[in-house]
Amino acid sequence: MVFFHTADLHLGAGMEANMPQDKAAERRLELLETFSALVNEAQKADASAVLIAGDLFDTETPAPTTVNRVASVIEAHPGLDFLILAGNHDGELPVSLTSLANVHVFPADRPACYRYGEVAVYGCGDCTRPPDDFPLAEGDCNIVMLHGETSESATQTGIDLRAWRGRHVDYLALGHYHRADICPLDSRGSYAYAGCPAAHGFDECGEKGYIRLTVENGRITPVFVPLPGRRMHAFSVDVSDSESPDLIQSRLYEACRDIPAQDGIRVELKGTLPPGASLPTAALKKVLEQTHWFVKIKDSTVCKAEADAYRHDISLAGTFIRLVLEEENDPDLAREIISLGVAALRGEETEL
Ligand SMILES: [Mn+2]
Repeated sequence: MVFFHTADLHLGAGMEANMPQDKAAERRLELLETFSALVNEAQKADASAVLIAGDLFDTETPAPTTVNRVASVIEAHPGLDFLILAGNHDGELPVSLTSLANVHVFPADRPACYRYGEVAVYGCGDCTRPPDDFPLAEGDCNIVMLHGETSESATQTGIDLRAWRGRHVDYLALGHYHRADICPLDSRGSYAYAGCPAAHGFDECGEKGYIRLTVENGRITPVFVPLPGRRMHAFSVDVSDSESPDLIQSRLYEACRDIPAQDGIRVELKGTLPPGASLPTAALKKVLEQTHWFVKIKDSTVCKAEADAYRHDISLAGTFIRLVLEEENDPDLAREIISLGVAALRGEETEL
């Protein structure tokens, strides 16, 4: 018997804070298609049910187009059950979804159970409900779906792992954290976050997918399965001592060479550059945008002429450089101002 564990799809999420409007709109459609792809995989694997451990939608009132797409995917797979838990982002799930014959939503305040032969799938919208409230039988293969953060102590808001140990749990199917993680719970069971099946931004880098649960002889084997699609990459590149923009560009190219064209990239440029050096981040971004889906470049370089070096320099140039370094937060602008200012103080002609 097979089950698919997913969570934190956040369908319909506004991602405009992470990317431009057109990319965010494209990504929203892609997230819906990821859900469809996951369900197709479940159908192919002859899964009994897709377990959605919370945050199917990003808001309490998802757009009708988003809900309709989800409903049409679920309707197209009548042989597959969808066991849904509301997360902290979901409100009451739309009736057009909950009224479907193969959709089962767990109550918000008390545990419920759905059976598939020897497998009992429990769930409760309130993740702080104690294990005593769940009638887990030792002879069953027990899955418990919850949405929240785990802890090793009793908390007001989270899942107390200590309380769940030795309670005949075979698998805690969790949602809330967006990174997939499978961990042992006790000598019998494990607990896992499925993570989000597709990234919403640069805080969700790396492989994304779902957890496939195979039940054999009453034992559950969870395996993380990555889904194909766009990924996000965030890293830094040290551009210290790059004398020219060409050199910076080639270092950037080198760092991005193996990243697929369909992926998003956020690069932070680090290191020290001399006061006169130019770092044309806008131009570099444009170049990278020709080869990759979405690019963000952050300039975190520091000016080589650190304020310290000019602490005892009482010349006009020293005072000027010190002032600019103290007042200007944008390192590229600081370098440009210093470069122009020092040239002006020397009486050189400058081109603006
Ligand atoms: Mn979430």
